[in-house]
Parts: sequence; C-alpha cells; structure tokens
Amino acid sequence: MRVMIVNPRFHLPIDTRTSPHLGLAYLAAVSEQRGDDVLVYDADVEDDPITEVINRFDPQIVGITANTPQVKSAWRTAQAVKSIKDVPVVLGGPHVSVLPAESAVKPQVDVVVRGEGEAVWIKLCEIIEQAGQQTSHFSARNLLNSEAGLLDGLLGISYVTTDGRERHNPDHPPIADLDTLPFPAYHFFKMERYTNLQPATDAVDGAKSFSVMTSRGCPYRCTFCSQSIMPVKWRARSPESVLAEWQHLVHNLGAQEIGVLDDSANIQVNRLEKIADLLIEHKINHVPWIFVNGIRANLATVPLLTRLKQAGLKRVAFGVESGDPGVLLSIDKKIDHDTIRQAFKNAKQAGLETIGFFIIGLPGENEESMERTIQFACEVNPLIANFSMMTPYPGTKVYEIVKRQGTLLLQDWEDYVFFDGKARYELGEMTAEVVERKWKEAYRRFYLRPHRIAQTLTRKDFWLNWQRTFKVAFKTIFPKREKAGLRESVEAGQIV
Ligand code: B12
Ligand code: SF4
Repeated sequence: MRVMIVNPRFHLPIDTRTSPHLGLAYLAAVSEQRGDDVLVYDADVEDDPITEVINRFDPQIVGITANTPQVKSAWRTAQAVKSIKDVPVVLGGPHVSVLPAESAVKPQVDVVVRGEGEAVWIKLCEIIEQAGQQTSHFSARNLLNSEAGLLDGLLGISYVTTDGRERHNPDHPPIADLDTLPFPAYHFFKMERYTNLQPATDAVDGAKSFSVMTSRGCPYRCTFCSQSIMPVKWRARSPESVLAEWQHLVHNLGAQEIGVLDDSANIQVNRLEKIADLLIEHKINHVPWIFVNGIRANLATVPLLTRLKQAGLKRVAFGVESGDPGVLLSIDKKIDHDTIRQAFKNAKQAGLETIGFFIIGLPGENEESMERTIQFACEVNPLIANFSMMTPYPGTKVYEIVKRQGTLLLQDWEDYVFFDGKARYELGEMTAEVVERKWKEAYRRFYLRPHRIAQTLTRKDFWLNWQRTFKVAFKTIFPKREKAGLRESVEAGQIV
C-alpha cells in the first residue's frame, strides 16, 4: 500500500532549526515494517508543492501531523490533498489529540488519531487496505460509511460518519513494550536538508545529528505542560534496545551528536546508569550527546551525572520554570529551589554544560516574582538560559485558568509559539506590558553580564553561528513595536 506521511509547513517567527520529525519517523518505520511503500513529505524542506507529489505518488492514505501552531497548516494541507484525490486523510499529533472534534468535523479531514500513533496507524492502514481489495474505487467516503462501520472497532480515533454523526472511539491503550517498535526510519527523510536540533558540538549538520527517545510519557502533571496528552504512565525502553539504536546511529548513519528527547529521562536511575555503562562498554561514548529536555533535578546526583559524562553526555537541562517559591509550588512541578540549586552544582561538578528552562508570566505572577526568576537564573548561571513567555496550550491547566479568570490575547492557533516576545494573556496584576518587558529584561540581564559576554565570545560555536545568533538576539532584545501590541490588536478586533 502507498502511504504518505506529511509534516505541514510552519514558519516560526524567527530563523529556527529544522530537524526531522521523530513521531513521523516512527510512523514511517512501522509502515515500512508492514510492507508499505512509504513517502515522507516534510514541507519545511521540500522543493515541490504537495499537489505535484500527490499526483506522482498517488497515495492510498495520507497522514498529517499537527501541533497547535501547525494545525491550520495541517488543515490547508488536507484541503490541498483532497483537491487532487479523495484519499483518506488522517491527522495526528499533540493538538488534535487534545481537541479531536475541531479537526474531525472539517470536511477535508477523515480521521483523527489521538495520542500515541503507531499501533492505531497500522490498524487503520490494514482496514483501508482490506477494504480497498474489495472494491476497485475505494474512497474516503467508503471508509466513513455509517452502514459499513469499518472504523467502529478501532480505538483511539475520532471521525464523522457519512450520516453526520461525530464518533469518538475509546482511547487506544499505550504501547506496552516500547522495545517492540522499529527504529525511526530516517532514510525516508532528506537528511542533508536539516540543521541540528540543538547544537552540542560545533558545526554538525542535520545529516549527522540525530534524536533518540529512550522513554515516553511523564508521571508529573505540571500545569503549563502539554504532556498531559500522552499516557500518564511513564514507559521506558530497555538499555539494550537504546544501545542497539545508538549503535545504528553511530555505525550506520555516522552520527556525530545525539539529542535525547525524553520528557523525564532519569525517572529510573538504574536504567540510565545501565545505558551509560553500555555506551562505554561498546565504545560509542566518543559521540557527544545531550538532554534536550529537562531531567528531574531531585534525581540528578553527582555519581549519576559523572557516569553519564563518561558515557559521552555533554550537556544536561533542568526545567526550573520560576524563581519564586510560591509560583513554583503552584505549578505542580514538585520540586524546590534548593534541590534545583544542588542539581546545577552537581552537573557542574561532573563537568557538564547546563541549560535552564525558565518561564515568564505563569498564572499568579507579578513583577516581583518575575524578578525572582531572573535573579535565580543569574544565580544558578547555566551555560544556556531559555526564557519562554508563558503560552497556554489547550489541554493544560494553565489554559483553563486563563480562560476562567484572565483575558486570552490569542485567537489564532498560529500564534501559539513562544519565540516572538508577545504576551499571550493577561491575568490579575500581570499585564501584557509587564510580561513583555520582564521577558526582554530576562534575556538582556542574563546574557549581557560582562563575564557572560566574555564567556560567549570564547565559544567556537558562537563564531560559527554568529550571524544567526545576532539576528535572534536582536529580535529578542529589540522586537518590532507592533509585536508588543497584541492586546491593542485584539481590542481593535484586528485578529480573527
Ligand atoms: C523535539 C521537540 C521539538 C523540536 C522538534 C520538533 C519536531 N520536528 O519534531 C523543536 C525544538 C523544533 C520543537 C518546536 C516546537 N515545539 Co516541540 N516538542 C518536542 C518534543 C520535546 C519531542 C517531540 C517528539 O519527538 N516526540 C516523540 C514522538 C514519538 O511523539 P510525537 O511527535 O508526538 O508523535 C507521536 C504522536 O503524537 C502521534 N502522531 C504525531 N503525528 C501524527 C500524525 C499521524 C497521521 C498519526 C496517525 C499520528 C501522529 O504518533 C506519534 C508516534 O507515537 C515534544 C514533547 C514530546 N514529548 O513529544 C515537544 C512538543 C511537541 N512541542 C511543543 C511545542 C509547543 C513546540 C513549539 C510550538 C514551541 C515554540 N517554540 O513555540 C515549537 C513548534 C515548532 C514547529 N515548527 O512546529 C508541545 C506541543 C503542544 C501542542 N499543543 O502543540 C510539546 C508536546 C511540548 C510540551 N510538552 O508542551 N519541538
Ligand atoms: S514539564 Fe516536564 S516534568 Fe512537568 S509534566 Fe511536562 S514533561 Fe513532565
């Protein structure tokens, strides 16, 4: 069966990095394992319009991914597909998992897959393939035919049948054993067209920089995090399975750096130690790797971090979020500042670079609490401090708080990015003006300290990327006037 998997085009407001989509690389892998003819279309790196590719490849199913800022592009892409062929169009990904009905009712979307996708995708392909064998002109309409009921028993999907009924089948159970999944199929991607996800080493391009996920899910439920769409249960791959993928990346694909994308990689310390031991034992610890997302600060001990450093770990990240004790407590992060301070000390003692993730504008904040966040960032002083302007994603508790008690300044999903210095909502003492000012101040005060400037100038990576770095820094510290005026635009009814 001819299967097409699509990452719809989405331009962030800054020049950012482009990396192959890991979720789609997994879907491509399970389809290939099923014996399908697979084509991955990543609109961020393609030359030809999707309509041309549809004409050439003539897919029998098209799967499109969508996070929140991408969802409108996903709908436009679905429309473009349908303009060529009435092939079943399936949407999946974080946004449609939280708001399935919104997409399922679109005439150009046939099925929405909620949550983890591999098992459901494969079963859907099987249903379509079998039904297609029974009729010479199988179309999306046949799939949704209420009398045929082809999708009645498929868990984890939402759709609208031909008689207009909205169906939300019960959730599909999460994949119990992640080791059963094949490795992400990067050979379907134009790897040479990507940049590296988060540079750990100097000047490595996308064809040599890979992502790995050693566990899925997160047992925590922080109020601002969209992770609530994945199953609560944290599931991990075995150290042996992680080693095998790592060896494949290093030996077969020539990986020069690896980014570990787990949401909470160190929940089971023994497992991580075992992975480190295997990387050392199998002599692939010369390839530097980093934690792209925060690991739990309370489990980041010196012995663990030292072992990971020996295994090639170069950089570790911690989600600090707020420097204010009350705000930190209110977001259910279940961590305190002393533990975070200690984690940064431990990482530095182990000889690791550090990243701190901070949020400006959480519910309950005021100017003083944001000030504490800036001061705390300067105190723990990571190599990289990342300050996000709080963006309330649908499905999160913060989204509900803002809808109930605040004024949402966003009315378009395409604005749900946190790169461009615009406040997303106002709540209590927190006006857009205060949030935008403190956010800019955070970057300025953190990075423009004399010793930080000196430190930055001595890094080779800075000089290799200086044009991009200057552009991003300039846009952050001196954003365009109109970008700070989202509230005025909303009030003036200019945003629809
Ligand atoms: C790595 C990452 C990035 C990378 C790379 C993104 C990429 N190309 O994959 C970068 C840094 C670029 C990035 C950017 C952003 N990201 Co991001 N990112 C992640 C992260 C940490 C891992 C993604 C991943 O690989 N997951 C593992 C794979 C296996 O899961 P998956 O991609 O979700 O896919 C599975 C299912 O969703 C489903 N599925 C997905 N697509 C489809 C399609 C079909 C047809 C089907 C059937 C199933 C299906 O099946 C897949 C396999 O199980 C996630 C957190 C997370 N744990 O997922 C956040 C996450 C996806 N990002 C998020 C956000 C908010 C963003 C930004 C908007 C942030 C910003 N700066 O403004 C941008 C948007 C960029 C863009 N152009 O779209 C949110 C999304 C929330 C939401 N409601 O959309 C997440 C969930 C983080 C969070 N906890 O809040 N991100
Ligand atoms: S912020 Fe991190 S710890 Fe909190 S729910 Fe999200 S992934 Fe889990």
